[in-house]
Amino acid sequence: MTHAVEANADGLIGPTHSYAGLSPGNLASSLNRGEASNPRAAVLQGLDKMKRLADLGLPQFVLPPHERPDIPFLRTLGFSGSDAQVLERAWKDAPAFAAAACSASSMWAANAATVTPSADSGDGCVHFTPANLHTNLHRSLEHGQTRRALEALFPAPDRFAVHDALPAVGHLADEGAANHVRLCRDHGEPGVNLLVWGRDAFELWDGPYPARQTRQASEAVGRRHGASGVVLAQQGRAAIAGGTFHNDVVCVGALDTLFHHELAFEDTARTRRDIRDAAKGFEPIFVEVAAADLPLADAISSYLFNSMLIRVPGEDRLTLICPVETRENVRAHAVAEDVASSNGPIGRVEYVDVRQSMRNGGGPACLRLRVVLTDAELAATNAAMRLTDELHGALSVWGATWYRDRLTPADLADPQLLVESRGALDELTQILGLGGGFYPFQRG
Ligand code: SUG
Repeated sequence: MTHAVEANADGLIGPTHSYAGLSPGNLASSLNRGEASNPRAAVLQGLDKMKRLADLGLPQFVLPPHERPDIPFLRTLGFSGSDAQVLERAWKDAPAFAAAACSASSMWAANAATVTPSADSGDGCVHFTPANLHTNLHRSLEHGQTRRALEALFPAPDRFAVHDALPAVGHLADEGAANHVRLCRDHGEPGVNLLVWGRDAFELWDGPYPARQTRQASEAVGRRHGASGVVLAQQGRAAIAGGTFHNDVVCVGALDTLFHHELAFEDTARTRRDIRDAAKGFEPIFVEVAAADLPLADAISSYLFNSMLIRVPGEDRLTLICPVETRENVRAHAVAEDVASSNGPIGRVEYVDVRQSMRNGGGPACLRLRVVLTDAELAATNAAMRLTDELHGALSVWGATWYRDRLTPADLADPQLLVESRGALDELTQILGLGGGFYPFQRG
């Protein structure tokens, strides 16, 4: 067996982090619409979460934020003049588009791409498909720069295949790894790739909130990656109606364990049977939380399942890294403590503070993209993007220097914010050794 580890690449939170209420069906985003954010606290919280994982012994990488406001996007809509004029005119004539162009949503790296490790891909490469994020305007702007970032982090084309996003049409709406769980006996062995979809591309969707992933998009990603062990499962309709905009809001899995809410899947018995049938050389363990113990609304507000489920090197049982909001919800806390004190596969629960991201519906699991890498693949990654104590220190100083500690959605129209954001990103490319043309504004 080839030795492999699970690495995380987290989206570094950008200087325009704000609460603009851009995601219908994401209850936290709607609830906090119009509130003032604290981008400086946000980036530091994200960095501290990354360091926590690195300190636990998991390889940790940084994905740079995207250039926002996205002036090139606004120019495609016909706004012209200097960059400051483009911003001003867009806010005046098309504020919804201007707001979308300012979102720091690339921080949620679980939506950056779907990843198939080399143990499961037909050709021995690690495959990445950036998600087209077609459902939400602000997120549909991400995939081009995401591809660039993934190519910078995984630069060896003989080992890493970074694809284009699927065509950006509703039939192929794709939200990436937030709807993918990989189960296996050991990271380096072939696994089960559970791909969870919300609607069929050709059905008339009549839910109160969008179903962001189509079955056909999931199928296409699995097919183009040559993925083995694919299991397609339908997301629970009641879960979507209750505000589960991604499967990772109600489900997380690692190694042989799937931890999920009772309502996560439309047909739980069938999903389990299909997973068992696809599992080679291991018996999957299902840890289900009943709605009677944790109503869906509490699961969503506490984000118990939007946790990172990891195996700390040297430990047998798994550790669940939850947001502090889980500890503050009486029922979710009781479930978490029960799970850890039972004799099951999860032995420990820890809590992290990512409150700034949580207020936009992004928990610890949303902020990271998991990538299983063999030792040789890990050695082929871009070391300048790996979080060390030094890089954590440098990025903390950088964030504290450049980022504001208060930003209202109205402040997004401030042309000075554009100047500050570009200054920050320019310096970031130097810190991460990304070269001068990484961002559109650097290419002129
Ligand atoms: O796509 N929020 C993100 C949160 C993504 C969470 N990711 C995972 N569950 N994997 C979204 O809904 C809100 C932005 C705003 O309203 O300003 C936002 O895009």
